[in-house]
Amino acid sequence: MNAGYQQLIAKTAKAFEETFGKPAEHFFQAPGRVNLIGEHTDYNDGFVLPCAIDYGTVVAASLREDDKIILVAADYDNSRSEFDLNQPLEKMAGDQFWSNYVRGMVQAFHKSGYKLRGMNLVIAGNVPQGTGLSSSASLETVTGLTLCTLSDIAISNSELALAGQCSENNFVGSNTGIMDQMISASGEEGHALLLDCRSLETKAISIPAGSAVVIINSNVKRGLVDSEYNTRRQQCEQAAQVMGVKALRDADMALLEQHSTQMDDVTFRRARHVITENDRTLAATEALASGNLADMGRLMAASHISMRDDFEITVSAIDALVEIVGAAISNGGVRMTGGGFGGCIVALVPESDVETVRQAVEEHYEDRTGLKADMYVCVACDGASKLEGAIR
Ligand code: GAF
Repeated sequence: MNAGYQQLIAKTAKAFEETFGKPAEHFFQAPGRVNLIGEHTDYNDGFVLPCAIDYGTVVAASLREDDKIILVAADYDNSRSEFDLNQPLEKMAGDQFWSNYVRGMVQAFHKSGYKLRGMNLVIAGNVPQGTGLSSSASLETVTGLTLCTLSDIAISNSELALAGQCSENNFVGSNTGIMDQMISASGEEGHALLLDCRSLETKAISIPAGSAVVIINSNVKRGLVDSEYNTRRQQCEQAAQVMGVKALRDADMALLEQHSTQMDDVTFRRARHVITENDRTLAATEALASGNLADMGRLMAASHISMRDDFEITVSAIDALVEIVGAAISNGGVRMTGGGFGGCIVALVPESDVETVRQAVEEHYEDRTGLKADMYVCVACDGASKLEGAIR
């Protein structure tokens, strides 16, 4: 178990004992994620290639005798939020907003007809928040797994992920796709996962030996994310409708060209991003599987340009960061990762390039943008699990 998780376990264990006067009986974890390629394709029924990372959320839990759920956020001064499983679920605002991610999971399970049991849950995480690394999906997934496991409900990874998406869409109010929850539930150590967002089939693809997954946080505050995200979704749906297909997954460039006069330039470019990104994601899967970092690099570069010029979800500091890293690496590639408008970039590079990348970012990023970046060298991890044994 990585050192970060050990700290989270210690933190939740301590807060649990302080709050409830006895030790927690169970611990669970779910990771955040980084997407190697396949951006804004998930809600178009397309393909994505993310991996789960060694940053995540941990829950310390015990069953209660009654039907209450008591939530404690160890990261927010042990802020507490509670509700009764037999009462209608209330959406919270202000300093209890965080509890909506868990309340939404409960609502999703109720809709599926599951009978949950009362429990005490203490939560802590180390996924940098608001940076496009899916701290919220990791929270949904870990609490969903905890709620089901302690209620003796056997749940598949895709059912857990769909409940997370339902919580996000219907309770929290972000109209996101399925990628983040699926990878948080079903990541595999040492692998990225090709996910077909229509069938929810997954295929584990080994990260080539000797390569490193490097995440760099631009520290650009992500603004207007929800409204821009929703606009992109609408534009994609509109393009699919014009072409008479169920989703952009079902279109190709020839079909798009045929219909180009029936849509405005912006809608055309949005669709072109998604159609070409699906192709790139499938090609990148081949490249990764055969350990071809050079091809992977070309595909990541093309993905970034497409996000910048066609989907228009990058910002200048992110473009600068991608240029700086791109100029420093000897092989592999780099692109923005996640929903966009700030957040992180991801590089897949030979391990021997990691220090060169660090130096290049230190040397040039602040000069060009006035911002400082944070760098994380990540390990591709397993998805959500119960943490057994040697907890304390
Ligand atoms: C966010 C969403 F939550 C995902 O579903 C996905 O659409 C991603 O943006 C863009 O690829 O992380």
